Amino acid sequence: MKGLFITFEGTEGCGKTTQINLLAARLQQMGHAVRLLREPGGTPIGEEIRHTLKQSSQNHDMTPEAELLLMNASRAQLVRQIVRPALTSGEFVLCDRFFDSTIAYQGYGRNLDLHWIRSVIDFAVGPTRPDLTLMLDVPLKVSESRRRSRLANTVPQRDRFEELDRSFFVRVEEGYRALAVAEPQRICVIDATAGVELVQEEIWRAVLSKLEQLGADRAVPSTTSPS
Ligand code: Z5A
Repeated sequence: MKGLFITFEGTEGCGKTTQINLLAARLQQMGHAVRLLREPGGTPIGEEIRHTLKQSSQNHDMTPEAELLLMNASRAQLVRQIVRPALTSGEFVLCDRFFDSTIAYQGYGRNLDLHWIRSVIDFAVGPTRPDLTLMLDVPLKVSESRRRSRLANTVPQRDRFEELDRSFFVRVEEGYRALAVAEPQRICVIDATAGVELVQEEIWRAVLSKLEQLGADRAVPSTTSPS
């Protein structure tokens, strides 16, 4: 039995981490094997790359090209070390960001050539593609205010991406919109401005619908909520 590969996408603060954890818990309570991953990162090598990309005190001069390749080095490792074996053994693989982030951030945000980006992604992932991508949609204002309130409640840590200006994030948003229009079969846009439980219910419906569509070789969970 093949597993199911689900990725979560959206602008920062849209609620990906909150929702991916809820979905993982729900599936685990039903007895399913779940692999919870994030990008960049998810393997020891990928986590070192993540540090270089985000927190390292040496990363101020990183070029957009180096950023693109590092994101995809982390991804190439994750796909081969974890994603493929987990899918082969029938697990639900849930990943917080995947290649759509590269198109939105390095393509639209950094203005790198989309043709080159797609070639790099193809090399990094080969035939491994998400079955379903949940794109959590919130206006930039909501994303900014959620990030601010989270910052107020956690110990601040330097993050190179947080230092980018607002116009960058406007372009990222535009990139996500274009992706959703281009790939409606794979990408399900979720209105993530609602409360956490409502968003989770919409996600759950999207997962069930994808499983029904894919048919009998996938692990279909019962439609009733776990007790
Ligand atoms: N990046 C890239 O450029 N290219 C790539 O190929 C890849 C990534 C793979 C990773 O950052 C950075 O790497 C990211 C893109 C880039 N950069 N930026 N900027 P990360 O992993 O550290 O963070 P993130 O992915 O951007 O997500 P996040 O900021 O951690 O946010 P989130 O996971 O989407 O949201 P959250 O933590 O679940 O929620 C944020 C807050 O909102 C929190 O206080 C929640 O309690 C609250 N929340 C959540 N849901 C709700 C609802 N429904 N209502 C009200 N409040 C809510």
